[in-house]
Amino acid sequence: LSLDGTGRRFGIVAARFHGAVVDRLLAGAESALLAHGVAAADIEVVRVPGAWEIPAGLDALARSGRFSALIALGVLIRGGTLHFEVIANECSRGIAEVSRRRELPVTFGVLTCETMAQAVARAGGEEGNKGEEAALAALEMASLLDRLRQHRAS
Ligand code: RBF
Repeated sequence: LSLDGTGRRFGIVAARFHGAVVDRLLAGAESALLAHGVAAADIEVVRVPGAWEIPAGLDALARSGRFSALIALGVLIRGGTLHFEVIANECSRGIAEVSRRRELPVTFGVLTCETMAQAVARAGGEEGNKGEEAALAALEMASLLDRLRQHRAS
């Protein structure tokens, strides 16, 4: 298992909704990338309004062809209505679709929580930082795919 990000480019799409918590996910993701050799100039962060818009942001980055992997960051808190399910389902489905269609690893750092306290706990609190975990998964998938491509070529 290699997490070496040296020379690789990563794109991050981060929602502005519940922005204070998303910013903690983003800080966790960026520091994980930097800690594994990714240059700051090789991390591109794109902001979108909310989780609903994350797939469109990812698709725009993916189409550029410049990235080894992409990372999706957002926070959904269940309210009293069906919006939560609708947005969460469409967001996750859209993220998977971009990954398949563009043949690019896209890792999932979107919190879907009942309460704000649960979200804060998973954004650098007692349950870790899911943004950092998504970045580590992106690093792993980027080197895995590189390695498998080299095997095929040789
Ligand atoms: N976006 C989020 O990222 N997290 C949320 O918890 C969230 N809750 C929403 C609740 C309602 C009732 C609505 C209408 C939107 C919500 N959004 C949320 C925003 C959504 O992802 C999108 O940005 C907007 O609907 C504009 O397309």
